[in-house]
Amino acid sequence: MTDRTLILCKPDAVERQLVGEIVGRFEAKQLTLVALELRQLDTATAEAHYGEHAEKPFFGELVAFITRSPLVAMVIEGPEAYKVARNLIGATNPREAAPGTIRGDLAIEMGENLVHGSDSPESAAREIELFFPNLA
Ligand code: IDP
Ligand code: MG
Repeated sequence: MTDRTLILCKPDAVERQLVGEIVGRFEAKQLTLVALELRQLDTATAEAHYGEHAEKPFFGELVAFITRSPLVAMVIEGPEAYKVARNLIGATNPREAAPGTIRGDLAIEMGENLVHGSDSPESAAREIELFFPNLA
């Protein structure tokens, strides 16, 4: 069975010129690109994307971070895509993320952890609709 998930190479990834490295890890795993765009998020889209965290103390910081400069949004496809992608991304706190994962290898601060991946099939569907409403 083939599934789709949303990935964001966050602004820190673009700033640090790590987009190629990150996209390459998903491609090497044999997840297929079906959409990809460089764009800068407006506040409303960022707040909608991270709505589940609206009550958290770091929400304002998170929205400021994700909107501060362009990011690369993409949809990738493959068997259990969201789960496979989350395993490649690694733990939220990069200091606890396993070596070999994107965050484990390339990040050190929680607020600058390079990449987002949807956390369930339901989140993937919602986030893909938010970022790529015209995707077939
Ligand atoms: P995830 O990105 O691994 O799914 P979530 O818990 O959904 O992690 O949190 C979303 C994002 O919010 C994280 O990737 C991280 O950038 C940021 N974040 C999460 N927890 C904290 C925190 O305690 N302090 C600051 N930023 C945080
Ligand atoms: Mg999350």
